[in-house]
Amino acid sequence: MKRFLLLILFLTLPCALLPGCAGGTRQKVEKKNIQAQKPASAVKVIRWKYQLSGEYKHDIGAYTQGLFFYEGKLYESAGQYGESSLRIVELETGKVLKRKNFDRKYFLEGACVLDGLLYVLTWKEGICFVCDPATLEQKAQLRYRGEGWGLTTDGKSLIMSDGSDRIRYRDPNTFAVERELSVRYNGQPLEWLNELEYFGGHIWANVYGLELLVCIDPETGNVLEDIDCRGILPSNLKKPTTDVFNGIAYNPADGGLYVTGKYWPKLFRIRKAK
Ligand SMILES: [Ca+2]
Repeated sequence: MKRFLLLILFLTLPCALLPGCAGGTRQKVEKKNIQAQKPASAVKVIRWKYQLSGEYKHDIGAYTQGLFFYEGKLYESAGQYGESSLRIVELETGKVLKRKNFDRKYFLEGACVLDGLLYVLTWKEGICFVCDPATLEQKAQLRYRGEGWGLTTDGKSLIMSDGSDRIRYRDPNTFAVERELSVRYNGQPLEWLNELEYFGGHIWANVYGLELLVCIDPETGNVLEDIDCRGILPSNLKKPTTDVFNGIAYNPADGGLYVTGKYWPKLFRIRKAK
């Protein structure tokens, strides 16, 4: 967002304030930047609405950061310093079947399972915990630079967001960056990418602060379609503590897409609708 504002500021600055700016060169600079905003490969995003196909209880004490299904069970990672935990949740009742609390110096973020290991990020601590998905006990730690937000997997790599428009593919053994994807929405960088879910050959993402799911082409970074989820949590269920929409989990057992939010009392099963 800041980058976009800076670009606007740059394009609207008087010519005299721009270094080396005189007549014809200014035209070239502006043209170059305009072209950069709309690459030839830009695709128009297809907009969908949502239709509810299920509704479940969700722990209002969970500041949802990661959500996924593994071997038929729903897993959730919850953030905030002093509240961070990993959970295995009974979908039908919302009951927490198993819970592992983390030290108050850690703020847990996104999580996923790859090759029988549960990976969970931290926000600013630069640590990815590697845990046993059955016991939730820690087995190892991996280190990285920068912030950790969302995490998912395509079955080969870990796929991670950091709140920017960048998604990075990482080696699950070393956490080294294998590939970086710049995500674009109608040709514009899309920042604030948050919780992630890979399914059907695409990366789905929450966008922090918006009730919107975006579907990203992992080859080009272009958003292909989105689902407008505005109003999914009825206003009578919102409290002062109710936070943003976050958490996407695809359940291969029923083909369902499950979504929730931070400190939300509900988890919803949805499908795309016109
Ligand atoms: Ca997820």
